[in-house]
Amino acid sequence: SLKVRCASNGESDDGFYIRRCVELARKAIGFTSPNPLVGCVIVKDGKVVGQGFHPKAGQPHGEVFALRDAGDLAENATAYVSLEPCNHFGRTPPCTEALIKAKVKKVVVGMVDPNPIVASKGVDRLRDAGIEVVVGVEEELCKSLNEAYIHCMLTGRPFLTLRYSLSVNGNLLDILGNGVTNCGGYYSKLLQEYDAVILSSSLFNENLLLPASQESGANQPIRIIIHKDPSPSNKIPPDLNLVIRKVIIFTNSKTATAPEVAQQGIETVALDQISLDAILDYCNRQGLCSVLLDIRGSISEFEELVKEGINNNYINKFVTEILPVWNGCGEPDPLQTSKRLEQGVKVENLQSKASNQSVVVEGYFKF
Ligand code: AOF
Ligand code: ZN
Repeated sequence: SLKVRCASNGESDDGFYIRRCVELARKAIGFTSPNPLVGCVIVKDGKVVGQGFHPKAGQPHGEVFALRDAGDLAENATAYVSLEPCNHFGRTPPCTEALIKAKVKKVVVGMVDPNPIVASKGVDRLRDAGIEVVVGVEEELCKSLNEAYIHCMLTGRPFLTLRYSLSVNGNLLDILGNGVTNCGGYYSKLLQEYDAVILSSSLFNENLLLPASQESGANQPIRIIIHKDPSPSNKIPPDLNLVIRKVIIFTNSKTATAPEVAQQGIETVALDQISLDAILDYCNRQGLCSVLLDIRGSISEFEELVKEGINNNYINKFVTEILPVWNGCGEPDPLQTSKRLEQGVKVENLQSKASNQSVVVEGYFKF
């Protein structure tokens, strides 16, 4: 809990305090993009004298909040930061200067910042100022905290996660399990981690407020709606704009730009062919670093997008929900049809967890 103020016996203190930084950083999940999640603790004589995290892009960085919290006690203390302190003027001034000015003795850094403007320059600056710096403590944990940010910085493309549901006997389903969209359910928690979620227009028929993350004060990702071949059954409803966050419609039909859509101020992107490439490009231009491709509703609408994603190595991560059903397969499965699958795609770091009556398996594509 946040009340813990010292490392427990027998553990590496450095690891303990960096894990604490990560715990603090997580308080801002969904709110810092395009900035990373960063936590900082200031420790003196084995006691935490200050702590903070980066709450939102444009606001001060984690180090600044922790230094403010510590006040004069920061002098001769050790600062722990889950990400290398920045050494540049962005929306906010450099954290290296704040740490130097506060006269900390030592800085322990979870990982180097992949942002090319920072990339070890923060560490160099601190060392030049005579501060002892340790780099790479709980590095894997710190990397997993900011997987989307790191991917975006290194590749210039958004981090893409594919989500889908399966029956126990391995058939693709078009639904979510009971309760998973409730507060604490995996789906509700998952949503708030993404800048954008790609959904099928067939969900217009359901309550479009769903899926909203139910976590209190949660980030609500931008909804990118795939709207192919508009038919009376999936017409854009006139009250679409009731949703809590921005909606963008990608369509391959000019007729989808019905007057009710324009009146609601909903942005429509009409393409001859809807492609993942075009959607990811759009996200990139909008500064959206993490995108969830959410396969449900009308599964066939996703067939081309999933194939494109797998064939071009666009998909970084998958989240598979296994529901407690055993059934036959209704539709052709877009997950089984890609050319790329003839050789097989390696996946790694599988993890599983329970959510209500479902089991969720997550992993990463290894290209
Ligand atoms: C840190 N601590 O808490 C964060 C850092 O526009 P700015 O000033 O917010 O700068 C954004 C960049 O600063 C971001 O891309 C990343 O390199 C770094 N973020 N650095 O020392 C923090 N959020
Ligand atoms: Zn900073």
